[in-house]
Amino acid sequence: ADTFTMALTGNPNSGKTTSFNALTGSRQHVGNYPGVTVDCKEGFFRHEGRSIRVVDLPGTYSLTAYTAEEISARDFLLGQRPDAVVDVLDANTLERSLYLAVQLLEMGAPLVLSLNMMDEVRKKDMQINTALLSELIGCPVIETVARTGEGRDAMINAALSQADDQREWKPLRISYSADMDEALLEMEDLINAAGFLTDRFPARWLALKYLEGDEQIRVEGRKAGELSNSLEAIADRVEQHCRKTLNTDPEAVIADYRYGFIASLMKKGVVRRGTSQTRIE
Ligand code: GDP
Ligand code: MG
Ligand code: K
Repeated sequence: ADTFTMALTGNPNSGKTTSFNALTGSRQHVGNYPGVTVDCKEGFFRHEGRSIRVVDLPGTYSLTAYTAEEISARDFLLGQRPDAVVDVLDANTLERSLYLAVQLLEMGAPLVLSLNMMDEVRKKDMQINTALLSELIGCPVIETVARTGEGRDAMINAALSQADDQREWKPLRISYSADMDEALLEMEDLINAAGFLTDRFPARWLALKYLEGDEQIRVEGRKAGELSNSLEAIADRVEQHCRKTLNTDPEAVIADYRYGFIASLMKKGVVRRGTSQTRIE
C-alpha cells in the first residue's frame, strides 16, 4: 500500500518534536516541499505492516498569513493534503490551544487531537472529559504523554481510522453572524460555480480568507482570474459594514466567534476543576 502521511501541527512547545521522536525513534531528515519555506522535519516508521511518513510542521497559534511558520504550515496542509493531521495540544492550556484545532477543522482536515502533557494535568486539580470533547468537536481525542510514549499507538490508530472515515476534506462551518454568513455563502457559491482555485483550496476556507483580508490568498486570487475582483468587492463591502456598525474589522469578528465557539464547548463541561468532593455539577 502507499505511504500514509501524518502531519503534526500545534502551538510552539506543545510537544510536537517529542511526539515526532516517539513515533519515529527520531530517525529524520528535513523534508523539502514546494512553496514551503520553513523546514519541516520528516521521518518514517512502520505500524502493523503499514509504512507511515510523519511530518513535524512549524509551531503556530493560528493559520493566518502573518508569519513564515503559519504560511509554511498551511501551504503544506493544503498543498500536500496529508492523510491525517494530528494536532498536538498542551492539555494544560486546552481552551487556548483549541484555537488552532478549530482552524484546522475549518480547513476540513481529517483531524486527531493529541491532548499532550497529560502527566502534568493529572497532577493538578483538573479533569478533562475527552469523550465529551471528542463528541462536541467531532474528531478523535487521544490523551498522550509524548515524553514517555504514552498514547502513541492510540494516536496512530486514531489517525489511520480518521483518514479512512474522512477521505474528503470537509470544512467545519461555524456561524459568524447573519451578515457574514450570508457573504460567506455568496462567495462560496461564486467560487464553486467557477471552480475558482478549488483544486487547491476548499471553497469555504477560501471565502473565509477573503473576509479575513488574507494577503497571500488575495495575491493568489488575482493571479487566478477575474473572479478575484468580485470576491474582493464582497469582502470590502463586509469590511465597511463591520467598521461602521462594530468599529472593528472582519478578521477580529471572526476571531471572536471562533473563541466563542470554543467557549461554548467549554461551558458544556469539557474541563472540570476541583476535587470530586467539592465539584458542583
Ligand atoms: P514543540 O515545540 O511542539 O516541538 O515541543 P517539544 O517537543 O520541543 O516539547 C517542548 C517541551 O515540553 C520539552 O521540554 C519537552 O520535553 C516537553 N514535553 C513534551 N511532551 C511532554 C509531555 O507529555 N509531558 C511533559 N511533562 N513534558 C513534555
Ligand atoms: Mg519542535
Ligand atoms: K521548499
